[in-house]
Amino acid sequence: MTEDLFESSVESLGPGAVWLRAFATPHEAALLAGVNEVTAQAPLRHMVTPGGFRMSVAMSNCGALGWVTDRTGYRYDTIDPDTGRPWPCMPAAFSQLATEAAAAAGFEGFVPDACLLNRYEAGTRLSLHQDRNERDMRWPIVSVSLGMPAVFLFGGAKRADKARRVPLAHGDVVVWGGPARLHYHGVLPLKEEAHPFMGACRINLTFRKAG
Ligand code: MD3
Ligand code: FE
Repeated sequence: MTEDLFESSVESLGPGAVWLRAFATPHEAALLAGVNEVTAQAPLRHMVTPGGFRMSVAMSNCGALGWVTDRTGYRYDTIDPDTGRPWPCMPAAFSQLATEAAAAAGFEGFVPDACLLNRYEAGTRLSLHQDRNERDMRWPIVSVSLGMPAVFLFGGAKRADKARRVPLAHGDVVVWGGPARLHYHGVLPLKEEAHPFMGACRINLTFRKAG
């Protein structure tokens, strides 16, 4: 990074949710290299929900544990079911950023053991859900957005609670902990707004302490 004009700022999205705008931008090259390294070993794939629907988001994982869904349910697994091998190691640039972002949001000592990679293209969406397959809900989830912007839906503790729309841009990091940890959330279908660095795709990394 030389003299790029990026403005970083910290904003609360409510109790437990901290939006660190452009926090990851200085690390974009290392993050993209990590994404390419991981997906070369554990290719992105469209998983199937327990109800039999193909997810519109393409996913992969790195770290000791990876999140998977199939007809039998959701779970964390040490083995990639598509390759039969352990998930790729978490790149150092990934885990360092997650630990730093968590600390900036007040969660010291966060060491993720799972990183879910989500790839979106124009039209890809993620319906409202909770993340509750992790063992210890006292740890936050750290999310990193790269590439095309997305409208993120941040709901409440109940599915029917009104959701706030949060425009997440390239480089944005959000830390979701405390009372926000089990809130419903999702992503509206993406518009085609190609990003100069990433092209017509959005990558979201979510860092978790799953085991
Ligand atoms: C709020 N990913 O992978 S990141 C997911 O943009 C997921 O790909 C979305 O939801 C994406 O599970 C959203 C933001 C996010 C992640 C986890 C949360 C928000 C959260 C957990 C609790 C509350
Ligand atoms: Fe989620």
